[in-house]
Amino acid sequence: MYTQALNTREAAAPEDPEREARFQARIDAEEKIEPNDWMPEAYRRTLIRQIAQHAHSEIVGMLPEGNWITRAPSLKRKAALLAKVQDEGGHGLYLYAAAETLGVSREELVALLLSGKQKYSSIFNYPTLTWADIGVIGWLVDGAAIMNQIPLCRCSYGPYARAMIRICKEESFHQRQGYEIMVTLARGTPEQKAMAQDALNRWWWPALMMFGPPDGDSQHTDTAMRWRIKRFTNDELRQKFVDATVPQAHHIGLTIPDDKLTFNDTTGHWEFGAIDWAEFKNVIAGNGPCNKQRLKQRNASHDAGAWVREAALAYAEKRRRREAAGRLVAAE
Ligand code: BYC
Repeated sequence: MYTQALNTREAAAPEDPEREARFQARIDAEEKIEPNDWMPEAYRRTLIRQIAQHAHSEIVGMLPEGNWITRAPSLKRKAALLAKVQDEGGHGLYLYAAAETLGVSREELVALLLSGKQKYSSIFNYPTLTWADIGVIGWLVDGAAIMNQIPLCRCSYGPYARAMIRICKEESFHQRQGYEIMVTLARGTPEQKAMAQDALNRWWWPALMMFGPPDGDSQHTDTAMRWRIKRFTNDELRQKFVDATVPQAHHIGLTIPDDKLTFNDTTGHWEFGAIDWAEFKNVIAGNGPCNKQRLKQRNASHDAGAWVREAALAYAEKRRRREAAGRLVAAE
């Protein structure tokens, strides 16, 4: 989709205050920045970091859910989960393709994920212990992802913004299927309702951490907002998510595991308790419950899939040669 030749000489140009001012003026005028446009090196690096982490999150996110494909409770649930996990793989592809327009290759980025040098979302370092976890992932994790990603459809970088439009449509479907699993469990037997509550208890706080550190500790927010990569701060999006999700929990008779949760009539927002940021730091430092398992599994899948990549390349080369030979015959 984004295979046009890239103007890498321009992209790597030394910083230039005049050009930077023109660049910022374009951003302020809501123009999209495209791959061959001049951009400050720091803008390019910020985008590569964020888009790569996002792409890695999509493909690592396939692991905790893939864990339940063989154990989904019905054929309908299995088909929906299979389709969802496949969608996440597709999101990874669009995002790696968007990152490639900035002058890095997918192979380089995947190598950074596999070696543990580049991050993926903290949320995927938690285990999926019961079927209700699949419901909660759709409801809360995809719900948080949508809250964060809808504004990214208006991101200043064209290829990222366009990739996000389709991703958000699919994530909305994922969120609905997750909530529907939760509705079914919450209206089921007492054991099923207890399973739904237990999953909510375990995933609520990690879901709030997905939005990143509090604004005061966020290194990248200020510049990302100035460049209109981000449109809202981490805390603003976290609050929007809490406000949207608490009534959904109440609607199905589940309790948010936060005894400080109160509705503020004056502000119209749900106020919530303190997030355990030490846990968040520990998880992103590689010490969460499943970090090692996820990287080990991703590396094993990558190695096991080497023959598929080699076969695809060999086939592409064969086609290229056949087409070149065909063109020669046609020219004679
Ligand atoms: N996990 O300055 P900050 C999904 C890092 S959903 C790990 O605020 P920024 C999916 C951050 O990278 C998940 N690391 O950063 C859903 C930075 O470290 P570095 C993926 C995190 O970039 C369902 C440091 O903390 N979504 O894919 O301004 C099924 C300081 O943070 C996290 C996206 O990636 C975290 N939760 O804001 C399947 C959305 N939070 O890089 C898949 C796009 C922060 O300096 N990304 N860090 O070493 C974003 O919107 C932003 O990058 C973030 C962070 C809001 C996540």
